[in-house]
Amino acid sequence: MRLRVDLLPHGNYPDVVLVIDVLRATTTAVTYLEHGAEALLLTATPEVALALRPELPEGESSPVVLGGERGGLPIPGFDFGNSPVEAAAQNFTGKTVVMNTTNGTGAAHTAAQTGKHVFLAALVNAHAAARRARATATEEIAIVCAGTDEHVGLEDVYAAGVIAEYLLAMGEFSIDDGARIALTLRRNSGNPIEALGGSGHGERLNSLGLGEDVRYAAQLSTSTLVPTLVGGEDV
Ligand code: 3SL
Ligand code: MG
Repeated sequence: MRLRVDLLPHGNYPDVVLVIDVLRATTTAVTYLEHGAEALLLTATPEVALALRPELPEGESSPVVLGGERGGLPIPGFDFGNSPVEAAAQNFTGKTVVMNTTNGTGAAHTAAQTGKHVFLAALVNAHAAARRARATATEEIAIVCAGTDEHVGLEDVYAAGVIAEYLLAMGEFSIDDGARIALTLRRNSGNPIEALGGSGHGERLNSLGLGEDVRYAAQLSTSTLVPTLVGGEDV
């Protein structure tokens, strides 16, 4: 079995793909499901997301809610930003959450173009994601880091290293240099809060007053939910 870590999304995935945008899209996706969401729809653009909201009579609560960000801030017209802390404070029972974010949802779309089985992974579901990947893969597990605006994100590579460590404890793999880099980062970094807080995007979120989200995203294996792409834009 091969284990590969792509520091940025490339495409050409023959088997299982774990997409990571630990700050914050995949962490928030897991949190929506933890808090009752029936399904997630990852759209290509904010406009597609806005068009998916049904017209309802005044005062009727919508079964479809929109979450997403640009520049870390909520998208105008959306119901929620891209904050796991905000998501954790809500009950999404009976709701479909439509998500659009700058990098994370796009990375999932890239993976879905070729990947046979695409899952969303973060630190909060790291162990469950590793187990699901190991149980599903027949030839290769690719861990794909979303990064930020086509630049490598330390927080994603760190999370990839955590998942790679779990996987190596589950069986034999031949690993690529991306996996070696992720494992080296994981082994030489401090705890997840230090690693995420010390990343460029972690610092940016802190400067936007979103440090609670960074701390939330640094929780390790607190969820057993693994969002699964089931075709098109659905998760
Ligand atoms: O880029 C993304 O998809 C987002 O997760 C970035 S942010 O953390 O919400 O700013
Ligand atoms: Mg990110």
